[in-house]
Amino acid sequence: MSVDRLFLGLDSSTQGLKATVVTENLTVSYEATINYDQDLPQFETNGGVHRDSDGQTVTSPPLMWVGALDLLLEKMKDENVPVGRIAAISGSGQQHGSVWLAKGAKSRLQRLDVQSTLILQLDGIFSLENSPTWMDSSTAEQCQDLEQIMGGAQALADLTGSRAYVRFTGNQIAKIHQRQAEAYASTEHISLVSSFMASLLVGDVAPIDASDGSGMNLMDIWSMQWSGDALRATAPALKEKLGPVVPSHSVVGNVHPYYVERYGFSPGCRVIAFSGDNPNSLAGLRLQSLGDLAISMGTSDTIFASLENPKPSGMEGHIFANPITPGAFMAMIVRQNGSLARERVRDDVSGGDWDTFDGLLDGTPPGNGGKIGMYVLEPEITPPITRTGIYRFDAEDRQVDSFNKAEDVRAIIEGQFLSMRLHAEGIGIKPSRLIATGGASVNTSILKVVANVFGKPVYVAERADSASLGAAYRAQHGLACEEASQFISFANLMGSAAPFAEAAVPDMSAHEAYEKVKDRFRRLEQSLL
Ligand code: 5FX
Repeated sequence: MSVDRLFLGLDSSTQGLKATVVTENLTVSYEATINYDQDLPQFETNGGVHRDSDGQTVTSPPLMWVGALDLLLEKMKDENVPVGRIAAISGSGQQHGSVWLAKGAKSRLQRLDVQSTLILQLDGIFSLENSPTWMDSSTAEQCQDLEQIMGGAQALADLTGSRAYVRFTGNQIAKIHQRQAEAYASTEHISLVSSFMASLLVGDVAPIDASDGSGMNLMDIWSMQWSGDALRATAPALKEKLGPVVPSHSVVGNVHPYYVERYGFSPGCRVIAFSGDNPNSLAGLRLQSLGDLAISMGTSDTIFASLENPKPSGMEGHIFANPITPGAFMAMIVRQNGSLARERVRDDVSGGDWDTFDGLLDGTPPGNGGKIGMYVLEPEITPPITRTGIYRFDAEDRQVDSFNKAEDVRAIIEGQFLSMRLHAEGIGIKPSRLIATGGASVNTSILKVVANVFGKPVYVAERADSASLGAAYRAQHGLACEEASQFISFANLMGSAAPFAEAAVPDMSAHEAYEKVKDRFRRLEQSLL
């Protein structure tokens, strides 16, 4: 391979479109971001979305995503990015969102006119001007119906990797079919956000990849093909509207001549299937070894891992097709009460000062003298606790009204990560090391507790943009597989990436304290469901 080749990763996220360019030896050479609210103000979004007054319907205009690609490519041109050296492009999209293409859209994509912007020439190709997004929670009824038809939550999870979730695309499709029958009938194709962005680049309808396709409640995760039963339970003639599912490392085409003539891309530049943001983050964090577990500590805490023998749960978590290893899986758990809950306790005990919070945490013993706390400030996803509140238990399991400051600090951190560990084990995740990312990953006092709870070392990923970086890595990977005419292990290509820095090692005597308390914790948590 030539050392001059570049790989582009795009991330069409909720709030903006990001580009990351990496060199052949995985160094980041360029980054840029378009922010929807600021750079495309004509769409009047807030945080990239429109919220309906019903408090449940949350959409985004897909034409805005098109406009963002125009702006990003213009910016790259203005900043003299050598796009002619980009050998392959892949991308990431917010998961579960769908783009509804009206009849005739495919031929409009095929006939892109180099004289015009994408936003001008693709206005009107949508059968829905507003796309459902992952933040939409308006499909409780459709979820109930789907679980009932498919034989219950566990049966649906056993087949599709997840019980029915309101944000999952299939349930959104069912709602649109029921409430907007005309729009459904006039739809030629339904894309995910990820496959739609790939469609813009190839100038045709690009297929959905198996990993993002797993977030729809429609795909059989074992065969990685649509489940006929799930499709029939969702809406009529759906298979034709979705097209095929492809492995995530597939080449889906070359960039359309539009990009060659207008921006100077190479006509041979390959486009690799786009995937969801979490699958791309898994690639960006290089979770190629089956024991690697990522903990992303943000507004909510998300964990994900590669695994071979998943145990889909009818209660919690998701199993997706693995985006970098065909035949393997990716498990993901979202805990709603992450940073915001930690910050609330920090504010209560220290008026907002992390140093004081960390001092209190460091000064209390692992296991907290038997005191356990669960800080459910917003309804929790994992496990599903709908009654919000702070639940504190003393060493005899009696619920108490308060702890002292230091006990509160230790209780929230131990409770969050013990819960995460137990639920991760519940769907088959057995980590051998943890990779922390997101805001709280700079806090060594917290990372020490994480290492002790899991009994495994914690490493930190220095970059926060793991989705677009992962897309750039996947671009390189997809092309390497094509050039070798066989699947190449992702890990083989990642050899030159800088290793993650070790941030905390477990103290095994502290870990013992959590081994002793874990069954008690599980029982108390269950009592809140
Ligand atoms: C995952 O299931 C989610 O709903 C979110 O993380 C979205 O992918 C965010 F874009």
